[in-house]
Amino acid sequence: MRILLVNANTFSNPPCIPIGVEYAAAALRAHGHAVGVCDLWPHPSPLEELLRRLNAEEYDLAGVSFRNLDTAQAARYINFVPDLRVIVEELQKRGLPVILGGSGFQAMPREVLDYTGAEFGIDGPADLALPRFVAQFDAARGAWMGAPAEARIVNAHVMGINPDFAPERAVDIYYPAYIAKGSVAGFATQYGCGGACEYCVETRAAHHMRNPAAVAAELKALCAQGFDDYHLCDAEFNINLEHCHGVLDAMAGARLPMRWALYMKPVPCDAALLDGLRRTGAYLVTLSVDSAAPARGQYSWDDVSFALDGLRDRGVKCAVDLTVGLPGEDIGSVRRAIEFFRAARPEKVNVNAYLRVYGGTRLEALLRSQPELHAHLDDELPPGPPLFRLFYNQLPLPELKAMLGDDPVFKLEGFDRGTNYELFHD
Ligand code: B12
Repeated sequence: MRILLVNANTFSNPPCIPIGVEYAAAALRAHGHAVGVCDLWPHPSPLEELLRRLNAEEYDLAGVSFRNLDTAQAARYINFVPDLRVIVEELQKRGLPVILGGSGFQAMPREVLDYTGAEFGIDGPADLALPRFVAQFDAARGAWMGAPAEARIVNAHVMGINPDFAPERAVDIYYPAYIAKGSVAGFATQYGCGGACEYCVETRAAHHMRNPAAVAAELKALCAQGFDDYHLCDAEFNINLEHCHGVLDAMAGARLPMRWALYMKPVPCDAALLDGLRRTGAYLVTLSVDSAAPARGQYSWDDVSFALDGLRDRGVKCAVDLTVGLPGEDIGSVRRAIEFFRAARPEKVNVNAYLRVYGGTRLEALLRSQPELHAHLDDELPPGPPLFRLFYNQLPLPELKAMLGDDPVFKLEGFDRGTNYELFHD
């Protein structure tokens, strides 16, 4: 079958190499399909580029990768669903059925499908699910088209991944254009997170780990093309310590000429993980911390110190993404967190007090069951899942600013520019 894969993500703060598209394209090609990739990001007029491709080439099906539903930041809020709808409509005008995928789609699959009018969606990794969908498409198309929306969304989280899949990268996407604008290459060692943070869209995703040898092989091929600067594309690296050790050993064994930045949480963590990071060229960890977590018994401030000190001892920089003001959180635990980091002094602490309320999260469920929390919303809770802007803020900005004072270690997330890897690049 002839399939056009479109990268719909044209957001540039910072630009993101669409690795999900690369994975989807490689998976389809491995099953013998003819795949064209249309990356809209480099084009000043993305729609014109899409039309140009559609006029010049013939396809049977279009897949659109939707990476971000929105920016998730209250102070710089942009919702990308209306732009997606325009792309879907253009594809449909050409008679192409559209299948959506990507992390923005997964954030609220049913609502995005309904709003854009796309025919199908894959909720989860494409590796196995997309080729299976395409294999059945011709035979099942008629029945599928008339099915209700739920039945037109494939649950790929349960289907999982092929852990040994190591897609060829930097074939369809022109990396140098992204790198020139401040992007770095990404790589993933696992999918999902297994966590239960009330505000996060990823808690619905099942956790699947890749084979460390496949990760190292993919990186080796990318490094051989001259790419030496990376960002990890796992929700958090240290979900399973044994897997971390395996990945780090495979990377070290492959002697990769690279450096990388990654997300981690405070636990689990041990000396072997920290040593492995240093050995494999990790230069920056963004540590995700919720100020409410220690009081709720999820980890202790000693655990946070272990990670911070361990990284510092090994010369790995550490920035903290600190989320404060979870529903029901006591102001005392926010104060405790701020005083902790004022003393611990990582490179930076990005403080976020605005939680985007996504449909299907525990935060949405809490708001439905506890109307007294609505006082902290920046708009009315709609009757259905909030596809558009809705933020929960329990700690007013002036109060938070007063608590932080003028200490330069703190930065207000969403108000100041720059992601961690852009700020702490050597
Ligand atoms: C690493 C990361 C970053 C890094 C990226 C570094 C880099 N060079 O790649 C940085 C820090 C730069 C970043 C920035 C942002 N990020 Co970010 N990021 C991630 C993270 C952790 C990994 C993304 C990734 O590449 N995954 C690996 C790839 C392989 O997976 P994937 O893209 O999902 O693709 C798979 C499937 O989705 C599917 N698929 C993909 N495309 C398609 C297409 C079709 C047709 C099909 C069927 C399937 C399919 O198959 C693929 C593989 O099998 C995710 C969370 C997560 N765990 O995914 C958040 C995440 C994607 N980011 C998010 C956000 C909001 C942002 C920002 C907007 C934040 C901000 N305000 O600045 C920016 C956007 C930048 C941009 N230009 O798009 C949100 C998006 C959710 C939402 N609200 O819509 C996420 C989900 C985090 C979260 N939990 O909220 N991010």
